Amino acid sequence: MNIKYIEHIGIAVKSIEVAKKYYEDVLGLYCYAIEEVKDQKVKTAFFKIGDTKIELLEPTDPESPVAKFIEKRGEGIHHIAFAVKDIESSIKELQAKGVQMIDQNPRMGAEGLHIAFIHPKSSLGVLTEICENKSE
Ligand code: CMX
Repeated sequence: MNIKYIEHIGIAVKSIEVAKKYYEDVLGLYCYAIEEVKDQKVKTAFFKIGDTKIELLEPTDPESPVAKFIEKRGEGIHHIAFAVKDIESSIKELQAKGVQMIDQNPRMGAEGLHIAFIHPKSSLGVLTEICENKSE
């Protein structure tokens, strides 16, 4: 598998409106996009640092994975996402290595990325996303 860089770090928050103030006013970062990802039942806010982004995740539904995460563990780091060269072959490679994939096929994530999650039980407790920007 060809991991190119850390695409983003996903951080679960109760409110983007509240959390955004910390990232902007305290850390001096700029929120360049807010987008709802209906499929994942989240609203996202993005900040860029070099090649990597911080992705704030606010649940839009009490049954969403992020809502369940906050209920169990509180706000905090939710997942890490690696940009890969070819997501379809990366999924096949991971499956062949016995890794438990949440997504057997890529689906559409924020910013038009093709994404797939590895189950945290297969990645030492760290929910891991692989993603590909097909226009790169
Ligand atoms: N990081 C690490 N472990 C996590 C986790 C996370 N983010 N979320 C859940 N877990 C752990 C739980 O702590 C629990 O562990 P234990 O069994 O030891 O208690 C286990 O996974 C099962 O958790 P659960 O609360 O019962 O939740 P589910 O099994 O229903 O779902 C998961 C867990 C990871 C399969 C689900 O959250 C999922 O499909 N995630 C991928 C999609 C996603 O997170 N989307 C939001 C981001 C979207 C985006 O970035 O665009």
